[in-house]
Amino acid sequence: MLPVPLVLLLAAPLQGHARTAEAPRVHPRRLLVLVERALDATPLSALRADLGLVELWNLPQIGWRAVEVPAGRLEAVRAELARDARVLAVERDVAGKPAYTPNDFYWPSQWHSTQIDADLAWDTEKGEPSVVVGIMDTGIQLDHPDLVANLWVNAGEIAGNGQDDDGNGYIDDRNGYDFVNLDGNPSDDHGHGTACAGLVAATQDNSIGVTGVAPGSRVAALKVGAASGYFFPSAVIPGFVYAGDMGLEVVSCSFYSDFDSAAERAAIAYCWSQGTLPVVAAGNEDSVLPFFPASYAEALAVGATGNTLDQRVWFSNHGSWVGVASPGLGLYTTTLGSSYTSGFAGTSGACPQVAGVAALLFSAAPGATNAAVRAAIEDSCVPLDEAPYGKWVQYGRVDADAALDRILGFTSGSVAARLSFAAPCGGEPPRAKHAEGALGQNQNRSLLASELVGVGFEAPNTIDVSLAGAPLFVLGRERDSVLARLTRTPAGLVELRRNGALVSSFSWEAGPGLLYAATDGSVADTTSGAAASGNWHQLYRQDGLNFTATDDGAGTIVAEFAVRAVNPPALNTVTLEFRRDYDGLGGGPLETVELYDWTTDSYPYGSWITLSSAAAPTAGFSTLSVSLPANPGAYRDYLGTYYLRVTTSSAGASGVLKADLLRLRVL
Ligand SMILES: [Ca+2]
Ligand SMILES: [Ca+2]
Ligand SMILES: [Ca+2]
Ligand SMILES: [Ca+2]
Repeated sequence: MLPVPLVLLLAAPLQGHARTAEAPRVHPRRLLVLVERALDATPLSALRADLGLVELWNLPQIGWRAVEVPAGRLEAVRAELARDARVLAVERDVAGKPAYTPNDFYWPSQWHSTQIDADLAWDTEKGEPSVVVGIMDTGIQLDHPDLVANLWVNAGEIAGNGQDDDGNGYIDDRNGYDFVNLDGNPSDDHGHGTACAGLVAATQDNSIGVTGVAPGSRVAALKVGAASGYFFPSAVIPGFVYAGDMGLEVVSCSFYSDFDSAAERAAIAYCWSQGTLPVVAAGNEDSVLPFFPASYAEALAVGATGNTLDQRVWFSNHGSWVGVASPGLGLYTTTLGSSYTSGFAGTSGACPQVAGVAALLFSAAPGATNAAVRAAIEDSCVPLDEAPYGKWVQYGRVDADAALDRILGFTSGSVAARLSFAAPCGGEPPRAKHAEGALGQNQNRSLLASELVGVGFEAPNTIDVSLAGAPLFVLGRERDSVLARLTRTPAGLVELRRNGALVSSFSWEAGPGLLYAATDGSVADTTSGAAASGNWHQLYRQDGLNFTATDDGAGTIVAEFAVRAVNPPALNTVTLEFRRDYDGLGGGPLETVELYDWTTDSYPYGSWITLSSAAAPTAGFSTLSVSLPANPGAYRDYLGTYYLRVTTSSAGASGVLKADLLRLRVL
């Protein structure tokens, strides 16, 4: 998306932003102590040599001193001093807040920075110069007056001498590299990258322009997007590898595609393995269908909130694959021509702000891993739970200040546990194919597991999963998923408990085969007034609990569904089961059910193939059962996601789709 000139102020900024409550900032190692005045000349470290204190200062003018206590001993030392008759008073060292206000010209208008509490975070951390965010974009205007001071400098490289001075394989990569044109000049020939860079690290307190979220950190120009605005994997892939090899803490990736590239996937996995945190825009298609690279496992996918409400902005992609959100409309940032805009928008704008938050965390907690920084950002989000999308983003809108508190240990604990979906959510293993005998005992059948995806499952919480009252062995778990082994599969209730408390349950239905329900559902274009309600919990079984989708005001209902984590031991035939009814249809309604074929190379990279096209049922609920084409594995991405779309024409002005069940049966 091209930056909009500054004169085009898109909308009034968000008014009356309510700050989230802050945790008290108690210094973990310091106490203030008042001792009997007769002892003014004696250091407390000597008075109480048993406590291992270091006296930082002693002001006889007032009688107070500051001491540093051994790590982890704050409360113990405080109690000990309070018991000492010579000690008259002991105080914790609780930080005040200067309510930091930068002097940058457009600061008073930068509503999006206060929305994510960046200004509160700056009281603690503005970013270290040693922490670098790679802007994987169309380049950066390298001499932009509000960016030039914060450009990363590759100290081992001499610019413009035609030599690879640091021997990293790239000639003259002084401020980054141009992976499109393969040279050492990553100047921005488009504009998008300069806008993204400013949101991360525009210079603060230089009186001009704007301020970035991490104005003390540096941005590296990794030009992977062409002047045309296209981001080809041939440029993106070496960019990811370079970021990992050069030890960059964060990469900010404001681009998306529905093309799942195995090569790009390998590159982002390598980048993560080197300690870099990839922050990636979720995309602007108003869709629940996963996009790449945002939905690769290593990426922190960022959706966008609006500028008048702290809610999803209409174009933001959404669903259980989107991790966090940040403002994505009416953003103030730098642009080409040493200029500024008030109208940068998109998940493109949301992403670099989260990358900036990540830079603040890496700065405040040296040595923190990418996983720890990601977890701190996620777990400190302000939850966003909006009808009709429900949890359109797994964790919520980022809060820079709360994230800093989290990484610094001022706050801890787990977020409220929630189950987003389970896969499979019913059925039975293919016993006949994998019985004892040819394959031997304990073959594939014993490897079968149900993946329960949600939030709040991390240690030290205890997690228990049971089926029909019998515990299932937990094969493994991450903070956002649990693998429960399936050794017996009667029908019954599956229950997920955290620390003994029930998180969620669902009914396991008998086979044949394994059942995978739609994990995300939505209408395709919410700007037209169409709306959806419900999620996998309405769709996993026939129970009269319905997912609904309304028409777009012009008589057409378009509903999209994703079925995720379809990774059974065997995948021979896949059948779609779709039980639904309609209200308010006009005459002759046609219902078309399509499957996304992302393997074709037509733009935009994939195409929809028709599974079924027939008169829509109007006489009550009925079930469509249709097989996916031969070789059904070719229609899912590497994460096991199938994409489905239901389009019902002649729906009338008030048509409503009521879907009781939408699932895949895998044999
Ligand atoms: Ca070099
Ligand atoms: Ca050189
Ligand atoms: Ca500035
Ligand atoms: Ca149902």
